[in-house]
Amino acid sequence: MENKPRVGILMGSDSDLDVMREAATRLDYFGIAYEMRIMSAHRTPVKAAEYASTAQQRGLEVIIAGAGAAAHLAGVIAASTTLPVIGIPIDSSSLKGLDALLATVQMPAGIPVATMAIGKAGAANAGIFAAQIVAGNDAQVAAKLTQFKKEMAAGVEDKDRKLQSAKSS
Ligand code: RP5
Repeated sequence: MENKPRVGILMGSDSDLDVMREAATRLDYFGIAYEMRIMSAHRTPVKAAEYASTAQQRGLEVIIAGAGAAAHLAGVIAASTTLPVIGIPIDSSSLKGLDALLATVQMPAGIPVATMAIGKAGAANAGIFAAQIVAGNDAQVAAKLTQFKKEMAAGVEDKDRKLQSAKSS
């Protein structure tokens, strides 16, 4: 059976890939098919607008867009689609992502971008947030989200147990 992408993961450059893989890893965990593409609001603006305006008819449900510096990718994508767009500011410039954070989060009223934290934590959360959107129409993904939270809590409790036993030894 064809595994059609439900989420588009976009990045402004191949230099963003290390960060954006964090989103892909989370989607793999939830069993959500995705596609990864490099396109740029500034360097390939026509391609970015074309991708966004055809995304829904191609079956995508959510778009994740990460970019650094004067990061307009998420906003430009959101301008040409009604799909939910999740933005990730990437710490690739001398301002360490603060520039990208402001450029991504400060959208004008009418064109929302759900902006995550700067860098890898933001990319990881983008993958989880995309799964939360997809889960609205997918009981399997919803169940995996519940399992994910349980596993995370168990991991923290395990670390605490280890700390307590190290203190008492
Ligand atoms: C942004 O400029 C990209 O998203 C990347 O974070 C940054 C640097 O791009 P490269 O010069 O490495 O291609 O548009």
